[in-house]
Amino acid sequence: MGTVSALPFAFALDPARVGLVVIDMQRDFLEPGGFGESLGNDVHPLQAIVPAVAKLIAGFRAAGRPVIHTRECHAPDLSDCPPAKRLRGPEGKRIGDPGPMGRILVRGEPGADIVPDLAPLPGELVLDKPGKGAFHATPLDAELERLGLRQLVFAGVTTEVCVQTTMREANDRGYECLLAEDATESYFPEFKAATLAMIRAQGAIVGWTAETDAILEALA
Ligand code: C5J
Repeated sequence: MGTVSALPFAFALDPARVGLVVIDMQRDFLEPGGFGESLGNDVHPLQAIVPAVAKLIAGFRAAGRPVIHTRECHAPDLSDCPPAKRLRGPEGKRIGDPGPMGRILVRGEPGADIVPDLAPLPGELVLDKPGKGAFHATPLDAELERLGLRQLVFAGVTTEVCVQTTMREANDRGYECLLAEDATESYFPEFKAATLAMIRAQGAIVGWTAETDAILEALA
């Protein structure tokens, strides 16, 4: 066991049962012209966490632990995108509409790709998800079971949407969840701060938070 200096209290990390889940580090969220910007957001704060996420990924790979990547995206016929989701945002810039990186948030389009600096290695699990949470309509739970994981470290974007939703889903399924504070970001700094506080409130009601370096120290 390694001990991670975390909040609200130390996290006992089991190097044999822990995996890393990197949420939606896609061009559509991080680059101009994608889904994130189409909703009126400044994407630059999200780009700033790429080095921390890369460091976390490198640490897990070096320790021989699984790295799982997710991508929020939809089938080209949008059959997995309910109108309640499709009809958000300005007309002409919605999911499935053409943009500078191809059709917005559609599987196989350049915008749905993970940013090159964080590209998955062959053999790493890459899950396409139609929802905000990574368990909905995906084989994630079965894959975690297959890999023998009981603890999940989370990184990625955005903190209060896909990351938090997935952490809550994982927590409900009995996984111990630890969010890397400097390897996650929101378009809204106040939402990130609130999410970190919510997660660790009430004695780690959803999980723990810690800095990347503290997590990697315990993993090593
Ligand atoms: C959003 C995500 N924010 N990956 N998706 O729509 O958090």
